[in-house]
Amino acid sequence: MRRRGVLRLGGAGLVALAGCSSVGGSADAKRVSMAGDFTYDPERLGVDAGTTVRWVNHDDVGHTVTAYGGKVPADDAYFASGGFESERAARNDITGGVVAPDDAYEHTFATAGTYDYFCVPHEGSGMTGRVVVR
Ligand SMILES: [Cu+2]
Repeated sequence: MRRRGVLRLGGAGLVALAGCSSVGGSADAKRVSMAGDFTYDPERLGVDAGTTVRWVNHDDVGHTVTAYGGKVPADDAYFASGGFESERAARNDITGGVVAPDDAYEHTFATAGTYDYFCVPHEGSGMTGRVVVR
């Protein structure tokens, strides 16, 4: 099995996260885990402007992190794994934005607002999330 232990983001979550810095990425990044059952964990995340969010794929299938284009607060704030510049472009390239198992995607949120996003292959299974930037 290549699946690794899934981070538990409960009351002890901060301790677990602090011990995981060796995985790489920005030291002070907020983490969202893509795990089983087609979910982002946590599904809703609040951060301060300027925070980097790191989505880590702990699942054994690929997922994307794709913003809903009509819902980002500013045109320059669109984000998607694969580096797409629009939701349409991301949807038209089903595999281009996939974050492979054990891989990760990062985005730094510069502008306050509410950002809804989804997984291109699993949107129909309800794989959606939200980042609220203060
Ligand atoms: Cu997915």
